[in-house]
Amino acid sequence: MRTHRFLLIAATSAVAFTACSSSDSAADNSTVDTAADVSASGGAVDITKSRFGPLEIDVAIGDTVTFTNSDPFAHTVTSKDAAAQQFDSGNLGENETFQVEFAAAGTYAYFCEIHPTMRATVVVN
Ligand SMILES: [Cu+2]
Repeated sequence: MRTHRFLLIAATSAVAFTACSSSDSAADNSTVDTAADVSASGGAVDITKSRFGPLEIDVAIGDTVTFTNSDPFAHTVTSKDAAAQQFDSGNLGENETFQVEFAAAGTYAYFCEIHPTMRATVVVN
């Protein structure tokens, strides 16, 4: 098995998420239209209606990104083969979360193995 450099947290854990309240706040001016900068010692990606949101998230080196599946069916958060750091959540059920700590700068493309058209990117600077 691959080494686990990330944590899988069960849905029942008492992790407090700020409920994506700032979706209309200042967008990151350095990236594409759908990108939002949520970096503050980490970031959060929500999966809703078979979409990763934001499609691109910018975080700092050492930050942890938390992925939450808000759909009532399974998704995965799986790195592309070319990614410098590999990660794979396995099947995430409804309200389950998955965290990846990004140790190096780079652009990390990932997708859902169940729905391969679901794709998004983590940018670490
Ligand atoms: Cu999926």
